[in-house]
Amino acid sequence: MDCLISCLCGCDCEGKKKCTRCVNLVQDPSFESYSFEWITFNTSLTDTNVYEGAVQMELGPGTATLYQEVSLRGVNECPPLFSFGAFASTNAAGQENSSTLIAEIIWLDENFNFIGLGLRMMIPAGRLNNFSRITFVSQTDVVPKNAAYARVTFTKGVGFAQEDDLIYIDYVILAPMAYREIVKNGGFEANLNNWVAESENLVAFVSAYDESLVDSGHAVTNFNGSRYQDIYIRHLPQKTPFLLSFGVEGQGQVSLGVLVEWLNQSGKEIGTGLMASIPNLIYKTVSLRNILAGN
Ligand SMILES: [Ca+2]
Ligand SMILES: [Ca+2]
Repeated sequence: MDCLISCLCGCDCEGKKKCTRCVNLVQDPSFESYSFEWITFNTSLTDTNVYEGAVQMELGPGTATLYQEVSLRGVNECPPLFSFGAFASTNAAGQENSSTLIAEIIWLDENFNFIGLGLRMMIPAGRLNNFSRITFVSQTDVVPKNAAYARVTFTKGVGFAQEDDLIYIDYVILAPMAYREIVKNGGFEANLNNWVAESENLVAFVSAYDESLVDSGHAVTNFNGSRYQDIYIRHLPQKTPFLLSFGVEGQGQVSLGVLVEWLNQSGKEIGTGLMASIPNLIYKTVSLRNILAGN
């Protein structure tokens, strides 16, 4: 993952100084070293049923906090990628029991004073469960000039029931990227704005706002069909590598195709950047793909 990220930040950051630390900035990101880099309240390290590697962090029961202050030395006003893996326990009755989880990136100056909020992700109660391993991915704002540290924080609320109210966190990434997100309305928070339906099937994917994977909105369909978005990339240097990332949940035996095509200025297809098929999405399974595509 570090290699993939360092390729992504080959970074001339839109004309600004290059970052010299284009790697994961988080220390002990997968908790494998049992290190003291993480500051914790009501958490413990566990080695059973682990998301990634041999060790993960367990938050709860009840409210819990996990954070780390990460040095931004060598990071020059890039917008870092933020990612982590999460799942939750089920209670004795076998019901989903997860509580709210909030992940935040906070910019601090060299005296650890608050400068601003780089990112806030809210994972609603009930979204995490024990059979889906979800990788959350987002991008922060550009690192402010006077920021010296980033505080990577996870805050857990209280679950529906008191028993087994646990959330598990693993493999946390905060890594500089060369550019900002280029997909518009990628989280479907603004209905289906910027997403175009294939003309023969307008009902393929509609906007919905209940039980979204991240934040409040998502797109859903019961039918065959596709939605797409044309994204302008001529302002990026040639051979820029791209990361494509998304969350998906299937109910029943369904499959999903993903396609990235390169178009010329008049909209004519001139090549395929990526073609993937995710077969048999199983009920309540959520997966996420990180794919590099070069133009
Ligand atoms: Ca781990
Ligand atoms: Ca969303």
